[in-house]
Amino acid sequence: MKKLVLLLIIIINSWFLPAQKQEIPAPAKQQLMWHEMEYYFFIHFGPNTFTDKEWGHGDEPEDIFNPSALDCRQWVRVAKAAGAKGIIITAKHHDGFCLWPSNYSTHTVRESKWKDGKGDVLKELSLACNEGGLKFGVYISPWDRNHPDYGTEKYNEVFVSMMKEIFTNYGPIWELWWDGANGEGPNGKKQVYDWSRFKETVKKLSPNTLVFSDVGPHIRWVGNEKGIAGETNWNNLDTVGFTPGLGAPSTDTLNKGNINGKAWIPAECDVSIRPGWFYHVAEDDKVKTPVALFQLYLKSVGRGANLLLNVPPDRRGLIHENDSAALVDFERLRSKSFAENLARKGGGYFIPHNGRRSAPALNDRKVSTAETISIVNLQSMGIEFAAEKKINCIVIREDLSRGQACAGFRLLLMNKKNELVSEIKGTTIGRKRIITFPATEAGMIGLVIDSQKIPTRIAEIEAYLIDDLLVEK
Ligand code: FUL
Repeated sequence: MKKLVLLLIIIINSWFLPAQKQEIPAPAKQQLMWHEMEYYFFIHFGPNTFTDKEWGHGDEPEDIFNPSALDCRQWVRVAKAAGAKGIIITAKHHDGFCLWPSNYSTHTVRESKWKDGKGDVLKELSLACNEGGLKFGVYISPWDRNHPDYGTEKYNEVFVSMMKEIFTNYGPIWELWWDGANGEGPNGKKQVYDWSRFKETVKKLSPNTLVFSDVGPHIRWVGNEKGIAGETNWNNLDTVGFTPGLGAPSTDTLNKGNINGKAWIPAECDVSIRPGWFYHVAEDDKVKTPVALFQLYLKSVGRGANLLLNVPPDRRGLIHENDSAALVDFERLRSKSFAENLARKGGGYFIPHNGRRSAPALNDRKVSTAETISIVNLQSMGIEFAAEKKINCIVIREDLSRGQACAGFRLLLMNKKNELVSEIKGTTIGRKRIITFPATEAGMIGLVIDSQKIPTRIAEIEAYLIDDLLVEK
């Protein structure tokens, strides 16, 4: 009886919400695939690794770059053991040093002692990623403290030519990273970047490459370097009148997105496993713990963003033992936590509006449209367990192929007597929303959509009991 009352409450609460039929921004095919990448490595490596700096001045002698045992296959092995699906490397940081023998610079691996000037880090990493089945991405800093042309129109040409080299010799490039930092060059001048020309170059030469900058065009910065997305996180952003760097929207806007933003530009959370972006021996004991990494995962991927986790190789050119140990344990925590979806076992689903009591599409681990449920007019659904289960984590996924719909939801947890024991409120769901709470004996979980832009398409609802230590803090 009580269960019926609860159902009626859900129904009455949601019956009168208008189901608006309107077009909203939707992701491009490449972006939908990007969302599924979830988490991947960032590699900061270059002269700073050897000078103990974070921002080199661009006047470092090339010979300083001399890794003793560089092995990109080791990076790939660690990334895979850590569950990461790709690697993005700083091919050129602000000091201008190119990790490939660019014809448009004299400050490159070619001028260094490493492998007698015959080495090419981009070549080695692109091959290793390819071999290991990881996506390969490249960061090139527009800000260049070495290049003599920096601060003149000629430099825009140089930057375009460098991108051409990268696409031609090391492609396919999955993601290209444009850092927004923009300071003076060696001549004291600042550069006026030709962003539209840069964008056109990528579109023409490598149309499948996804471009990251503060404001996209395909992926946006999350507004902080702590790896934390907004609890409200829209994949939409308004970019008219904004540029990367100083011309970007406020960090708060980047963190949350714009509810009615015209473009699909999801957030990527960049954060380092150590305090710095580059390797420093003094930080060997400051590597984030597996639990801290799990918390970051909850606050990035668990809020619908992607996680770009920086793991800087040391002076040997290897990922340090402390980092790899933490990463392997992090992956262990992740796979253990999400190994057993309690909603799959012995549970029955209900969708009150059509009386169906089974909806396998909600826990088949597929996000494809055919498997999703469109909640029209009645914005509620849920899981009824055959027997009561102790849970402290619920994962909800929204099918984003037609856009991001849900703006407000409630999770209702009922005990075995079907009394409401707790109500958890949230705003956006997005690609994945991971909600943790104190362990609760639940007989039924209800999901009510209170506010939405178009009918929400819930692809999955999963329930877990994770280690208490891991619940979001
Ligand atoms: C910033 C840079 O200034 C840092 O050195 C680092 O590369 C970070 C990912 O982006 O803008």
